[in-house]
Amino acid sequence: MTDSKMVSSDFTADERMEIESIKMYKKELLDDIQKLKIEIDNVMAEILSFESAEESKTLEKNKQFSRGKKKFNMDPKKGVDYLVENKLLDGGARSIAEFLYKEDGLNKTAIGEFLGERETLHLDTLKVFVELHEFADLNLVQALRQFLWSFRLPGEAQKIDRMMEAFATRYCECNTHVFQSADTCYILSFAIIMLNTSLHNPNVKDKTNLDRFISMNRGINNGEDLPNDLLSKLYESIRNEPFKIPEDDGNDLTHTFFNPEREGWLLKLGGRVKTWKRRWFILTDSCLYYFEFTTDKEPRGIIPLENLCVREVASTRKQYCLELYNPNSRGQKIKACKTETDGRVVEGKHQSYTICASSAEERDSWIEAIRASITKDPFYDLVSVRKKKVINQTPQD
Ligand code: 4IP
Repeated sequence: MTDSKMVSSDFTADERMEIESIKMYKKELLDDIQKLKIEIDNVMAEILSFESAEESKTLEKNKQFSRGKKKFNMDPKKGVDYLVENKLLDGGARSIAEFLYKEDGLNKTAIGEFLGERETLHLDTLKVFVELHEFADLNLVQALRQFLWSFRLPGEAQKIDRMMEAFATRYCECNTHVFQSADTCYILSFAIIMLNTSLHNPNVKDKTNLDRFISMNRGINNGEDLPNDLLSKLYESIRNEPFKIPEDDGNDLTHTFFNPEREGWLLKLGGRVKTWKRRWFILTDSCLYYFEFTTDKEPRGIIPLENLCVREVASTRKQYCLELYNPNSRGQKIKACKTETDGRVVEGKHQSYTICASSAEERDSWIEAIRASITKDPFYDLVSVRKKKVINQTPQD
């Protein structure tokens, strides 16, 4: 076919057939293209809807995750249950421990609460959580700084005992040649925490000096002394920089160690004459003071708590009572003093003090505060058991 043949009659029959078949072919091609276009549009629509479904799934998961974190901060167990139910944690100790260790925005008191529980899952989680800390080549103070910053130690002695034991074990795993045993590390860790309180709590007047710190820690390395320069280094580190405590509201272990304090109105039963008197009580420095008015300068009575015990008592006609007594000299007068109405200060006449609070909670918190005040150092027993063990050990044991 040439350009000069523009009219159909100019074409031969063969040529016309060829043109027709080209036209047909072109039409088919256009149809195919159209079909392909529709198919592509359908696939694109599917991809888009899949992507947006995935996006909204991820969005929903993220929402659930932050809801779980909020729940955790309010109630750690419920928070973890929620995250497990929604498949955001697998429920095993490792996944929970990693969540507690790595996740931002978790309340460190809640972490401490979760790790302090006694059930198997919590104990296993504590173990993995501590193992996530890397203490290699850190001195004990550096390691304690890291550890005490990763969660907030709960107030209960038994929980602290478990956590500090896990810490000491991990420290010794990471630093095999520093201490003869994990008990040594545990004892020294407590000594360091107490040193921190002594040096940085303004209420502690009698500050521990280096010599006292060294002598407090004699023989704790399975009967041997730890090197003086190690102890001096740890002492200096604490003196120069106190521990940083998460969510510090002034009520943590390092502050409360020596200073349980409480004040409030209570009823007190008379010693010889059994009359109830409403008195303003102040508990401080292992002494219970009572006043007639909150504004009084002089107390009506002072009860030193040394050698005394406190317990709940249900013997009187009043509810919510507690009793202060000396378990070693029942039937004898408790050492105390009181001011008579004429102003004379005389010896107290009580064989026991019965004191009444206005609710069970109030009574229990007074008992707890008095107990802590009597014990002074609530961890004394925990540490002294280990001390006896390591001091009586020989190095090759
Ligand atoms: C008094 O009863 C008061 O209860 C005293 O309390 C109490 O002293 C006296 O005990 C008791 O006899 P009356 O006021 O009815 O005389 P407070 O000093 O708070 O007013 P205590 O030792 O509890 O302070 P005795 O043991 O001193 O008689």
